Amino acid sequence: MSKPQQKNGARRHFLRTAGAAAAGFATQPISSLAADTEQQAFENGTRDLVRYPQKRPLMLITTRPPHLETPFSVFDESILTPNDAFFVRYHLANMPMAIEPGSYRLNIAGKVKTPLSLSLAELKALAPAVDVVAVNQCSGNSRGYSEPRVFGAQLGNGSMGNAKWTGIPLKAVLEKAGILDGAKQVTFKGLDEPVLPTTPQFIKALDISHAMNGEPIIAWAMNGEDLPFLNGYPLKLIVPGYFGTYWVKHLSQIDVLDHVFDGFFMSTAYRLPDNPCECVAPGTAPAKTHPIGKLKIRSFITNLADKVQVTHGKPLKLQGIAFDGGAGIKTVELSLDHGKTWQSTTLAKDLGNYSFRQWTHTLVPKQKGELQILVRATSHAGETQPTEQSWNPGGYMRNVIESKTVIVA
Ligand SMILES: Nc1nc2c(c(=O)[nH]1)N[C@H]1C(S)=C(S)[C@@H](COP(=O)(O)O)O[C@H]1N2
Ligand SMILES: [Mo]
Repeated sequence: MSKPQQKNGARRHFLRTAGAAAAGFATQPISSLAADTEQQAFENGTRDLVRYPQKRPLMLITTRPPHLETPFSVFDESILTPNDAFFVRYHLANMPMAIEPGSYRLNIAGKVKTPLSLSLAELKALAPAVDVVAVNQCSGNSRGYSEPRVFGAQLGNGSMGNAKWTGIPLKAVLEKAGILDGAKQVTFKGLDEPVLPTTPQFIKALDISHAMNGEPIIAWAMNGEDLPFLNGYPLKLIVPGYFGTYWVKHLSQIDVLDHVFDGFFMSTAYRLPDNPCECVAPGTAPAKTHPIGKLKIRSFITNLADKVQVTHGKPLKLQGIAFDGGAGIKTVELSLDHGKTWQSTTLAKDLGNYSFRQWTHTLVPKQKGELQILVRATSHAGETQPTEQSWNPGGYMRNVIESKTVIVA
């Protein structure tokens, strides 16, 4: 594929490939182009591995709009998820196919003193650039494991990724426009549009206090490079600690409102039961709901496939990741006795409270047969993972204690 040029602003960025897959794209079902598949551990979990522009083969959820999951082994490769392996999620099929950086504008309007229409160069010059390493996780990550199963994309654990985002604080842009008294929320929209007029636009909202707290950033770079087209080129809203649904891609319109936004993707979709567990009895509907917010703490073993054979009496090196909504990971522990006792692992380098935190541990399997290894993280705020997964109709926010089973022989 053609490599996007970073220096020359006049160049158009196209969503295209130069390879065989592109030639076949228009005429064949994309699944017939898949070289390989990956298996999720739930029914109907076979996923074709397909190649989209700027991406290595990823697991196909839907073709149009592109919805691609990261094969889980990628999370063992590096603590920052490579750009070409990062998952992709869109709701609306009328997405941009080419973007001209030279004429791109980010518009800020609504309850502001001075509405703005910023070029990319003007945006970058507004404030010193900042970096944040943060996890982007889809609300429905791991939804395929919901019991009983729920509607929606049947995702495994690969609809998440960790990257270093570079941009400027959203606050700097809002201050430049000047927030008027009475502002309550700020909405964010990208360039993608619905195909049918009856389909709602993808617009997300943050409370004004959140938008102005200095944490959300408007990013143009991911792991030191331009954002991949499918991850929101040229601008993406980064909301550290919050689910990916707020991380609006191809960000082009920001509006300051004096009321609470009630568009579909805030008032109907991406909502949780409004009670302390944010859960209901399986199969029932909640009486009241609220918008999804912060990530829940999770941890994984990344270097073992399930049911692999390991050698009795020989040190077994384990490695994995943990993350939470921003308090930071305090401990990651393992249990070999179904949760009765836990042993600490060693945490690797700290890339900040919003990042994946890698952990390692070596254990020596002492008994032959099946050995189940449970992994559990605890945050600096004391949040930990449940032994049983609660249920909500969206299958959102799964964070049950995960395990891997090895065969000791
Ligand atoms: N413009 C736009 N931004 C969007 C979406 C979308 O459909 N359109 N989907 C959101 C959802 S639900 C998720 S999980 C993340 C996924 O980010 P990624 O595709 O860069 O991995 O994008 C968010 N931003
Ligand atoms: Mo999502």
